[in-house]
Amino acid sequence: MSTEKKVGLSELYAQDPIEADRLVWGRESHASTRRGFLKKGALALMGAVLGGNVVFGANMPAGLIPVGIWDQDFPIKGKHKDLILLNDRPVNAETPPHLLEPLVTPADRLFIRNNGIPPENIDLSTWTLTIDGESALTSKTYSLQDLKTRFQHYTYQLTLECGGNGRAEFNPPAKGNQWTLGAVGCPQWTGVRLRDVLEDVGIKDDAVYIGYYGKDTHLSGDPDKVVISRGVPIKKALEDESLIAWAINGEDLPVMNGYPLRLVFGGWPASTSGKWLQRISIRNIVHDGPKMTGQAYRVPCKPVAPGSKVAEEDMCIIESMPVKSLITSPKSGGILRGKRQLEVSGKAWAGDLSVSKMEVSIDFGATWQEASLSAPANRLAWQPWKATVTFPDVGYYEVWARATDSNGRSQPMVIPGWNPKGYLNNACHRIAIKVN
Ligand SMILES: Nc1nc2c(c(=O)[nH]1)N[C@H]1C(S)=C(S)[C@@H](COP(=O)(O)O)O[C@H]1N2
Ligand SMILES: [Mo]
Repeated sequence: MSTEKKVGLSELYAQDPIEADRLVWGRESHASTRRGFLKKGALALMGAVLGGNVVFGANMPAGLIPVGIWDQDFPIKGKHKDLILLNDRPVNAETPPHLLEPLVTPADRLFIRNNGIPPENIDLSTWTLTIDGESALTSKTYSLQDLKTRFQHYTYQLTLECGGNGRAEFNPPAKGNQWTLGAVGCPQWTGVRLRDVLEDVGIKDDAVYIGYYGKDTHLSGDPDKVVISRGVPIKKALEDESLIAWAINGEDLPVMNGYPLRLVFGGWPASTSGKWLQRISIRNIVHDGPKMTGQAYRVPCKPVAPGSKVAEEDMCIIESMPVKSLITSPKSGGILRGKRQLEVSGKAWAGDLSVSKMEVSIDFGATWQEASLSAPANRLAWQPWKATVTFPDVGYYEVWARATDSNGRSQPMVIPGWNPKGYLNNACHRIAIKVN
């Protein structure tokens, strides 16, 4: 597809599928019947994009995005081709659970959640980070070189999960990217401690929050509009593992994941981990940038009935993410032939806490078997687990996985607390297995 289009395909088709057909392919529609037909040129164009002649193109209903467009090789440079594209403008892509089997998530498998358009033509020699704000003793600007030479380097494995991971399951549905399972990853991040840099500038006693600003641009194209500017309470900002990072697994950050500099707050909604970082404000109030206020990244302070409208003052900012786990091997839908034993493995994490127990069930939660769970590489890293299950007979099974955090809270088996924006779905992951 052309790179100059201003709106993503999914968005375009959601707004007006018939008009989208006309814009994208040049398809003509009969206003009376709303049955479209593809003109020769439109068919040829569609065929070229799909890599083959659309044989029954004449039968194709109007307003349909060819599913083959989503199934093509992932078009983002440097990213695994099996990432699942949810939106192309802005780019949003999730990782299928089986690609998260390695203990340390490879950079090309880390999900992408963009709210705007990433900066282009990044010049490392002129990139700067400014620290300012009401609660900064002074304001200072650092080059990348300053950061790398003046402060000690740290490497931690940190879990990054979008607050909206699992949104697709909420009912009534919540608007936004329909993440299923894979808006999560746990690579190794290298950088400097946010604390060291903030202390170099000087933090006033009245500091309560930090807020970030990135160099991405708003979808509207308005250069003065900030895409997203969130942050964390000063206490979280000053933790050992809170990083200003320039590397994933020892290499430069991928462009889509914030190159050349980003914040990383393991265990908190990933929206706090500002990408393409150019400024941090030390605030004497709870940061109030775009997507910090209103309903964004907030859930009802008290549970509400599904579908409720919730007043802004009854919404609370999401902090530490809830306990959760994934089965990363085998892939759902596997067939076990000629044996009854299966090794299952996965990852578990629990926001600021650690995971203390991991269990699996093959009988829809009637009985649970304890899995072997390893310690995290460091605080705020996910924990690998594995178990061997034995199926009593041939047939269809589901393997369910359930983690319990160090405070004794477990994952729910069904979708938890409905909330207007569809955050924090930590229901148990299930996979299907057929035993032949
Ligand atoms: N500057 C900037 N930072 C950002 C975002 C963004 O759109 N712009 N998206 C946030 C959200 S909502 C998430 S979930 C994470 C995603 O990080 P990733 O794309 O590296 O996986 O980045 C966060 N930081
Ligand atoms: Mo997010």
